[in-house]
Amino acid sequence: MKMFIWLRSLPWALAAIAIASALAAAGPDPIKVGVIVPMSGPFASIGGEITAGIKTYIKQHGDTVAGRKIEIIVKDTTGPSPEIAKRLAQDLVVRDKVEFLAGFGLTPEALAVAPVATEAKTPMVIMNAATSIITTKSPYIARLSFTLPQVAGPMATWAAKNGVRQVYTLVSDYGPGVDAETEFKRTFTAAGGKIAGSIRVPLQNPDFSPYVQRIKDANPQAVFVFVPAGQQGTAFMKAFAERGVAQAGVKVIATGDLTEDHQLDAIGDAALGIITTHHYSAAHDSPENKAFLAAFREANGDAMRANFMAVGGYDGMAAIYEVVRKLNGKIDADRAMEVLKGLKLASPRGALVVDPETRDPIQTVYVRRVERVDGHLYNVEFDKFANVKDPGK
Ligand code: VNL
Repeated sequence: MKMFIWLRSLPWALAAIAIASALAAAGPDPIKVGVIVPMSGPFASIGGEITAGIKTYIKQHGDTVAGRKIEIIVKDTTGPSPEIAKRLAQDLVVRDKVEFLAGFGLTPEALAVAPVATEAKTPMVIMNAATSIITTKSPYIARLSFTLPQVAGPMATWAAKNGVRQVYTLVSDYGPGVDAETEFKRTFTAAGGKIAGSIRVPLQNPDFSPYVQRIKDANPQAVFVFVPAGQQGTAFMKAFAERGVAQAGVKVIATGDLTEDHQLDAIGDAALGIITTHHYSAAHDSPENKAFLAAFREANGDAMRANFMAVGGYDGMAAIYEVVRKLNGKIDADRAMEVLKGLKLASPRGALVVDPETRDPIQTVYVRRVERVDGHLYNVEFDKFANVKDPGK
């Protein structure tokens, strides 16, 4: 009887051994990274840039770390869509069993996913979303991009030091825009500057013409602008040119989102001379940036120009690789956060360190002027603020 049972179960035992050895031959499961970004809709270029940066990093460094293959799963929010982003994050952790959440081009989507990261205990790597408060929303968030207060403060300081006395502000009416406006005003007025007026424009499809007319009528010395990366920079500058505001003598100062590298040639000559502050320019002169730009071209072709979002995707992947390496392929969320806190990267933008307190990058903020170089427009760096922390918390 015993023998009979043994014989009956033998085929199953053999099958189990066969499956086990096939699994062993295939190696351990891949580490899945769920990337949540807009790949379609008005902010499609943001998802395109972030994923192109991720692809560049993997092409340059291989797709296996500590013996585990890295598998990227890209999910399109079509956003800004916080509800879709949250649902996608839940699917990624429950069904796909991702070990990292990453991407996040847009603040509302990052904020919606933060509770999912906390509940699932999944490290969440922010590759762009730049409202200061985001990293306070989960202990499992680390940001490899920048914050708006971090770049808007230096713009105000630079302007006040360089003869600008009176500024009108125009920002997009959501987290990063409000952050930019608040920090710009705070720093500029503390340095003795005057705010001539402030406008907040809708995030979705703003028609800039009436706002630009109001600025022209107020006739300030300069206008400080934050609009999200993508087509809005071109739309704003078009309205600015059509209403003759530049001719009226109003200067444009901005965070680098307005003149981001991917859009800059589309804005055209109207961008020449605009002064901005930001953490990355494709014109940054360093061996790391040269290697990054060459690898980006190789991975993504010539049609797309790498911008700060691409660098956010690239550096976010560098951070994930470092966690996998340090934890020897066994991801535990709390130990992952210990690796991310204080992490140092030799980024294409320059050196950065993730602040162990806030989990935001501490980095150099550059002052740049738009110039034509070899037939293309670039943000040419000419001054800088070293070791800038996020002043927004
Ligand atoms: C955000 C910040 C989005 C800066 C941006 O472009 C940007 C954000 C879409 O936090 O939503 O340039």
